[in-house]
Amino acid sequence: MKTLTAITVILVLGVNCALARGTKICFEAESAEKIEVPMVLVSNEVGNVSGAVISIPEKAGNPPERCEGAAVYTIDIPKKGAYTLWCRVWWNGECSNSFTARFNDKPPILFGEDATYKVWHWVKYPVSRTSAPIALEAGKTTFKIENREDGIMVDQIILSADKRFVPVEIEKTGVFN
Ligand SMILES: [Ca+2]
Ligand SMILES: [Ca+2]
Repeated sequence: MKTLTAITVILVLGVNCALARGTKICFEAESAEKIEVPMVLVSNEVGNVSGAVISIPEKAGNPPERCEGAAVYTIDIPKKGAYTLWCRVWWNGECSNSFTARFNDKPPILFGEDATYKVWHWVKYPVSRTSAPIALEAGKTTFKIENREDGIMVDQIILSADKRFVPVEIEKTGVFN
């Protein structure tokens, strides 16, 4: 019986090793390969930001009147895993505190809607640990930030397979395992 338990433990550990456990990918929002108006790159944003930011300026328009305005990224996911999406954002107010996030052909994610305004802060999805994280395969993933509300800015983006990780202020960019 003990032998059987030991074998089971080895098998479980073996399976888990193939998955991302502590992988983190951090990149700049302004590194998008495509930025579509009214989303714009702002390189002269003053204050506590890393390099430049992307922005949908206040009154630029949002759905349903204006549906365009996206930033598109290709992310190389090093390991298959369950990821949390973190974004370092600036919200102007309650009508300016969200965007739509999209991975490949998965259903769109409503990102944000928290009540921290006019200060740079990190927001995550899923909000709760009990919600399903984002299941991503290893390899190239298309990620999009789409216009949902104007009056928003995004500085940095992190995908983390480590559920305990919490970003603080500006984070170092790169891929960490
Ligand atoms: Ca809102
Ligand atoms: Ca940035």
